[in-house]
Amino acid sequence: MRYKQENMVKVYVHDNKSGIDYRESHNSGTELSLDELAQLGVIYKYCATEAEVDEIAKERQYKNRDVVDIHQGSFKNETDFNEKLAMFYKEHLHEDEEIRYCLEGTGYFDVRDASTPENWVRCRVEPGDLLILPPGIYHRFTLTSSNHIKALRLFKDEPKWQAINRSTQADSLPVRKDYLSQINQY
Ligand code: KMT
Ligand code: NI
Repeated sequence: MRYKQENMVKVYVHDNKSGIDYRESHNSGTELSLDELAQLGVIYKYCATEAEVDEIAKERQYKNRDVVDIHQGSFKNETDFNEKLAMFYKEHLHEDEEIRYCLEGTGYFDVRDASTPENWVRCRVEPGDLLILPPGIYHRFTLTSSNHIKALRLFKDEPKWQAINRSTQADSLPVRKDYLSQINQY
């Protein structure tokens, strides 16, 4: 049995420095607690086993799942790999929750803090870390410099799964407005 305290996801404000590979840590030095993360509507859980993930899936009625294994070797060539990473790193939202459970490797989930909209809050996930991003939150994903993650993606029966890139149109979607009103930023 591993202990939550030792395996707690690392959460901090991104330094917003451009010109440095986005797989670097970009740690501004300002850390957030899990409570502060929860104020953005993002739920973190450490699940020592997949059985614990199954419990959450059951509670939330997630019936389907798949595994993504993202590393250079899973792509035809470097261009395809880089294109995929660029796609994951585009700021977007979904009309449904995004649940991810890290099985192997590491990754960064960046979420926007609506109270300081220029800020990204970066969550560095490791094996055992599960994140639930609420519908309507702007976010993006990337690998760390170790260039590998294997993650479980949970889906409901009819997932509203398209990524909707940030735009004024996306800003005016009901799901975005609902999200902002839930976190009292409306
Ligand atoms: C997403 O929606 O950005 C992803 O699914 C990223 C890959 S999950 C590690
Ligand atoms: Ni997403």
